[in-house]
Amino acid sequence: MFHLADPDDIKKGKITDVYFERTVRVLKAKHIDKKVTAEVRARSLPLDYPWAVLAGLDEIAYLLKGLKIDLWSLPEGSLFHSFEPVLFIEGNYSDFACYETPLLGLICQASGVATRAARCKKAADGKSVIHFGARRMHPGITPMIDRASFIGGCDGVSVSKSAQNLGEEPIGTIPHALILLAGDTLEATRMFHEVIEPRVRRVALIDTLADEKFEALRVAEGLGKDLFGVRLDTPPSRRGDFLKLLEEVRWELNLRGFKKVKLLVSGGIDEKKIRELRGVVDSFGVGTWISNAPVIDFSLDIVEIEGKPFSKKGKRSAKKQLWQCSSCRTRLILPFEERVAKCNCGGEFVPLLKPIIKEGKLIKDLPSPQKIRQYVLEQLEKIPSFLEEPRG
Ligand code: PCP
Repeated sequence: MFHLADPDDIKKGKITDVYFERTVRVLKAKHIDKKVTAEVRARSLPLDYPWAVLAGLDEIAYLLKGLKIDLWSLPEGSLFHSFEPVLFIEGNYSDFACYETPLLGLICQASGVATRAARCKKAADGKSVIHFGARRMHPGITPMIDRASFIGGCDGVSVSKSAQNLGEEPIGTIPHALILLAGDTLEATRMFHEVIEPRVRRVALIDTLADEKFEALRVAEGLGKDLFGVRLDTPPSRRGDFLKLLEEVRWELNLRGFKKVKLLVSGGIDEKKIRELRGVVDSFGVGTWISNAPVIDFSLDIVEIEGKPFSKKGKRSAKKQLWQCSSCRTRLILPFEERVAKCNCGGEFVPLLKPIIKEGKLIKDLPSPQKIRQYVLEQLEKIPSFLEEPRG
C-alpha cells in the first residue's frame, strides 16, 4: 500500500495533531468554546527571500467548505512578505481547531514550491521553465507539486496526469534509456519521430554517448526542420564549463543554418544556473530545486476572541486588512475596521484580503490555474529590481 492519507480523513479533519483533538474535548467539556478570528502569516521567509507566492488556496477552500466558518484570503498566486496576514478564519474555535494541521500543510508546501517556481521564472527572464521534479517527491502529492509549480510560473510540467488536471499538454523530451536501448542518439530520435504524434515537439537528448557538439549536428542534419531542439543533461563529471559548451553548440548549429534549433538544459538546474545560462539557453528543465523547495513557515494564531483583540506573546492582536497602493504598491497592515486615506504618491489603497467562504459556502468560483499563473507573472513583472537579488 502507499502511505497516503485518505482524502475523506483529511476532509473530516482527522489528519491533525492530537493536541487539537484533545483541546476540542476540553473546550466542549468546560463549555468555553468561543467565536474567534485566527490569522495565518509567515514570520520569516526561507533563505531571507524578500517575497513569496501564496499557493494551495483552492485545496484550503475545499477543506473548509461546509464548516460553520468564514474565510478571508489573499487571492491565490499573490506575492506576500513576512508578517503580512495572508488569510484569516472566523468561527467557533472548536469548529475548525482540528483543521489547523492540514490547512498549514496545504499552504506551507504549495507556497514553497510556487515561490521557487516564480523565482526560477523571474531568473529565466522570459525563457521557458519546465517542472521536471515529480521524481524527487512522493507520487501521492505530484499533482499538488505540479500545480504549484505551474501557478508559480512554470511554463509546463512533465507528468501527464498533472498536466491533464491543469488542462495543459505534458512537456517531455527523451530519456537516456531510449538512447541506450536504440544504441544511438540519432537512431533513437528517428524512432521517436516515427512513432510519436506530430504535435509533440522533437527534442533530442544529446549527452548520453558522444560529444554534445557533434551529436547536436548529427540530429539537426538527421531530422532537419522536424527537430525542435536538443536537450543537454550532461553529467557533472563531463560538464566542465557548461556555458562555454552550450555557446559552442549554439555556434556550430548557427554556422550550419540550424538557428531555429532550441537549446534545453536539465540536471541540477537552480536559479543561479538559470541566470548564468539564460543568454544562450531557450528552456530550463528544473526538478529538485522546485519540487524540493523549502516550505513557507506559516503559522495560524488566534488574534481576536468574541470580537476583542487578544493574541499570544509575539503576535499582534486584532483582525487585520492588508492594503496596497494601486500605483506605487506600498503596503499597509491595519486593524480590519480602520480605513486608509490616499497614498503619499497620490495612489488609491485597495484591500487585498477578500472573502472566500461565508458560513461554510464558497462565495465565488476560484480562478483557473492559468489565470492564477498569469496573475503571478504580472506581479513578477512589477517586482522592483531592488527586490531581485542573485541568490544560489
Ligand atoms: C533527470 C531527468 C530530470 C532532470 C534530470 C531533473 O535526468 O531528466 O528531468 O533533474 P534535477 O532534479 O537535478 O533538477 P536523468 O534522470 O539523468 O535523465 P533521464 O532524462 O534519462 O531520466
